[in-house]
Amino acid sequence: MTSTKRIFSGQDLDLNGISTALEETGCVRINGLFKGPALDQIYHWAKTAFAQLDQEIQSNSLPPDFKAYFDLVPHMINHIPSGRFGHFQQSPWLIYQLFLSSALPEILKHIYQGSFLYSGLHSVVRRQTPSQPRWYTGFHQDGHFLNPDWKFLHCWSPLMACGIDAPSLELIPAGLKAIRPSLGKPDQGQHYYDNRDLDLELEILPFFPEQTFWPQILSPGDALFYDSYCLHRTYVTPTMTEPRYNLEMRFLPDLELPPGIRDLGFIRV
Ligand SMILES: O=C(O)CCC(=O)C(=O)O
Ligand SMILES: [Fe+2]
Repeated sequence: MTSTKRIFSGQDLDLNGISTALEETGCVRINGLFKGPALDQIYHWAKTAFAQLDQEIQSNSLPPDFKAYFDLVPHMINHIPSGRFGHFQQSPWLIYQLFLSSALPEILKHIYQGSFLYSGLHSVVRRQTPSQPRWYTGFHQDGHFLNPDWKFLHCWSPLMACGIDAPSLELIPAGLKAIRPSLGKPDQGQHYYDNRDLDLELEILPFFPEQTFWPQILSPGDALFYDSYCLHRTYVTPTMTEPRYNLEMRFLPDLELPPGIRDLGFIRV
């Protein structure tokens, strides 16, 4: 564990501090990165979009291709990918536009020392609700379900206050530089996280005791950044009652992506 400063301000950008902290600890927090009325509008839209999704699931009226997608990846039921925003009367560019209007391109150009890739494929809104604890995630490294050869950077930002009444995120700022090898254990459940996270949690806890966790109490527009190797999980306490809505975006260095992947919605910035 390092004592590197990890909390920054979106107003008074310390670009060198952010890059150094990310390199050393694998995660940083930037307060007030996203702001303005757009954020609140997205929050209200996200609530209506998830309400529509719930209703369509309940009445079995999801469009067949959307249903097939959730059948394939059941844990994605608490996400709405940008590519599906049109189904909820929203532009698929909503998150990308918020990204462009923020200081994020400038921060990332500094981190990557030049151009980088924005992944449209991974830009989503997510809901975590205490009424559906099965979608909480235990400690994991995102590298396990992303291409392990590429170091992604993830931006996670709540659309509402979270960490007290609503679930948030907690991170372990250990500066890990690799994903833990898959141990090839037999599956323990149908859900992706049944098989990865809980297992991993038991294995990592002896190495990372609770004092090393970095739980987050966040305001709308605060942003967490973490790389593919950073251990993190849903932060949840027994007294939480409210659903949390948040935005997610992922970035890559300016790689030469293989054909087939290249066309999946990566934008060079
Ligand atoms: O939002 C959550 O509760 C978990 C988020 C997470 O693991 C991720 O976005 O990588
Ligand atoms: Fe994750």
